[in-house]
Amino acid sequence: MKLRLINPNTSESMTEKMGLTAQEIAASGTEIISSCPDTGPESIESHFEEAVSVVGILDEIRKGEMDQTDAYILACFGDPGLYAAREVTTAPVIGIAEAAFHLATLISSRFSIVTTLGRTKIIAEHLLHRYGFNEHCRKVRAAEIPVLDLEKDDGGKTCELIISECKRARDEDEVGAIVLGCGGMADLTPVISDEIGIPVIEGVTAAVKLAESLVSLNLATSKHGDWAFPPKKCLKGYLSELSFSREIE
Ligand code: 2AL
Repeated sequence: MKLRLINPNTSESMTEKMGLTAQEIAASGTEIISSCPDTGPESIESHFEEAVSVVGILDEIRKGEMDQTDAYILACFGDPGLYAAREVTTAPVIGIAEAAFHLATLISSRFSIVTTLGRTKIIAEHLLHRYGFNEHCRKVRAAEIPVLDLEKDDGGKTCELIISECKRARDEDEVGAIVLGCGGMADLTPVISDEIGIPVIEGVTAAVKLAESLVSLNLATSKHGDWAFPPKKCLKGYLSELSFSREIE
C-alpha cells in the first residue's frame, strides 16, 4: 500500500526525517511517500501558522489523489486542516495527535503530553477537547523548544530537555504513558523511551500503524455525513488552482 506522509510545515529536513522514521516502522509492503508544501510556514507554532498551512496541505492531498494514495498522514501535532482533508478524499487521513491519543489510551488510562513551546499547549488542549480525550490527559507540558531546534545538531541538548520534561511528567502527573507533542520528535522516541521506562507514544509511527490497519480492513473515510465532499463552487483568486473538489467529484 502507498501512504503519503504530509509534513504541514515546509522544513525539508524534517519531512525527510519523518519519512525515514515512518518507513522504518512500516510493514514490508508499505511505501511511504513523504512531502511538504512549497509554500507556507517553516514550522507551525501558532494559530496563524496553522491556518496558513492548510491550503498547502490540501494541495498535497490533491497531488496524492493523482498518485493512487491509499491513506494520508498529517505529520504536525496540531492536526491542521484534518477535517478539511478528510472532506476531499475517500482515503483515510490520520492526524498524528489524534493517532497518538488513541494508541495511548489503549495501553494506559491516563497520559501526559510533552510538546515544544508553551504557546502550542493550547493547540493540544483544543484537540483533546475536540476528540474527547480530556478525561485521559492529565497535563500538557512544554519543553520550551522551538520546533526548528529539533533539526539542529546540538549534541543532544534538545533531546535532554525533552527527556527532563518527560521525567517530570512520569514522576508528578500520575500517568502511565507519555505522548510526544511534535512530529519533529519522531526519530527521538527510542532514546526517550529508554530513559523514561514507561510507554512513550509518538504520532508519526502511531499514524503509520493506524493507516495500515484501516487500509488493510478496507475502511475508507465515510462520505455519509459531515466528511462528505465539499459543495462544488468557484474558488476565486489563487485558490482557483486548488480545484480538487471538482476533480474528485
Ligand atoms: C508542530 C509540529 O508537530 N510540527 C510543527 O511545525 N509544529 N507542533 C508542535 N506542537 O510542535
